[in-house]
Amino acid sequence: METVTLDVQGMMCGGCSGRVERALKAVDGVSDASADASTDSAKATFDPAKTNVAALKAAIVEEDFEA
Ligand SMILES: [Cu+2]
Repeated sequence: METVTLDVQGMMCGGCSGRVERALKAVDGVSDASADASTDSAKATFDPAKTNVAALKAAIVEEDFEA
C-alpha cells in the first residue's frame, strides 16, 4: 500500500471534502481516503498494483474540484 497527499482546490465545506473522500474511496484499489477543506488537501491509501496517483486525481476532477 502507498499513501499519497494531494493538493485539492475548490473544497469550501465539509460537504465538499465528503464528496472528495467518497470519490477517492470509489476508485478500485483505494483502501482509505480522507479530505480536509481547511488545508485544501486529501490523503489516500491505495494499492499501487491497482491504481495510481493520476487516477486518483482524475476521480477528484470528475467531482469538479482541482487536483
Ligand atoms: Cu462545500
